[in-house]
Amino acid sequence: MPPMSSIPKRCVLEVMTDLIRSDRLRRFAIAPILCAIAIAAVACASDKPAAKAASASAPSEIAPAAGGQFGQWLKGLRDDAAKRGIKAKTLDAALKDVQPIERVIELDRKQPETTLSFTEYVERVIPDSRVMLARLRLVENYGLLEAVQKRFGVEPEFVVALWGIESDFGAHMGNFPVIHALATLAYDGRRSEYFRAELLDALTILDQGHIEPDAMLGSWAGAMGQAQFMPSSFLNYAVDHNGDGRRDIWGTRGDVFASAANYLSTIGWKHGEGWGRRVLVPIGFDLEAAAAEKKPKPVSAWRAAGLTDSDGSALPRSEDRKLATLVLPDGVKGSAYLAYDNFRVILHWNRSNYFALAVGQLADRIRNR
Ligand SMILES: [Ca+2]
Repeated sequence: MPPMSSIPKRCVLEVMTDLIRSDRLRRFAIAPILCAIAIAAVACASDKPAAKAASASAPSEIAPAAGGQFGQWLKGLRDDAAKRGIKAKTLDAALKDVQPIERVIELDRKQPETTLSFTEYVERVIPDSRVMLARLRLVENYGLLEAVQKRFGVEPEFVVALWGIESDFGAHMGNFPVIHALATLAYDGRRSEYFRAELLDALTILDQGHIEPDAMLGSWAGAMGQAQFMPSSFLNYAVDHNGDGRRDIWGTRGDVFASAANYLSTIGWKHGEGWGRRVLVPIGFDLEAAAAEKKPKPVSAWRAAGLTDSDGSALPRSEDRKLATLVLPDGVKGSAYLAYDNFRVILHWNRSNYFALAVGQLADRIRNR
């Protein structure tokens, strides 16, 4: 594997975003980043970024014809979509060239061979360069982020942190045509039911006129736009912040920020409560037993048990009433964190402790905390 520095960052981030998204779908905890880097290295060494390799218009990248079977399956899907009230005109435009994409199947089949430690993950997902860019993006968009904060009660640094980790601030949304990618996965059979439902939701989004089929781009697994929402999340949480009648999470920053904030707010975000903090534990403390205890305890109880802030100072009394669980991303030998309610809200977005801790840490670093 080539050293990290020799791999174009853009490609690594593109694939990492896809894999992080796949974690959400598979409901497991650790992003297979080494695998991602290997994929990125192969994709980029040939100057053919993984996400771009799947252009549905490039015949060489299309899977061998699925023959009449795919056509028949597509007809059944079209009938279902029509029963949902999706207009024939929308279906004609969205489904006219649809074919299975071989690259999507390859990416779906990839099993991680190894995983990164949390420390390694953080070095890759929130390098100093991303923190710097996040601060710049926050300043550039402050008016908009403040308006979104007023509307949804989510602080700008958390919206920017999610935006940065999900799509590198909109620079890498994935270049797969979402309808084609979802049709591939829905037809494939491994997780058909889930992806068929997402595909029908994606067709509903097109039918509502939020985006044109050609511009509906996303990851290989169908996560769309700058917020990397699956179509079902789009229908539940996407917001038309600028009032032009379209919920545009691809190209309108206000819509992107408001959609992310609306997601967190709907799940139960608590303004001003933070996400948690890194802690030190006293010698002899039974970390394993404490982490296994799933019921949150007040911060005051953790202080009484001897935990301190990461610099050794006492845990702040202002946080005494917050309920916290102990999170050990690298097990008992790694760093320890107290996670508050908002941490669990981020986990709803992506069920990965690595992801949620990275979002929290990036938000803290944006604010110099
Ligand atoms: Ca809009």
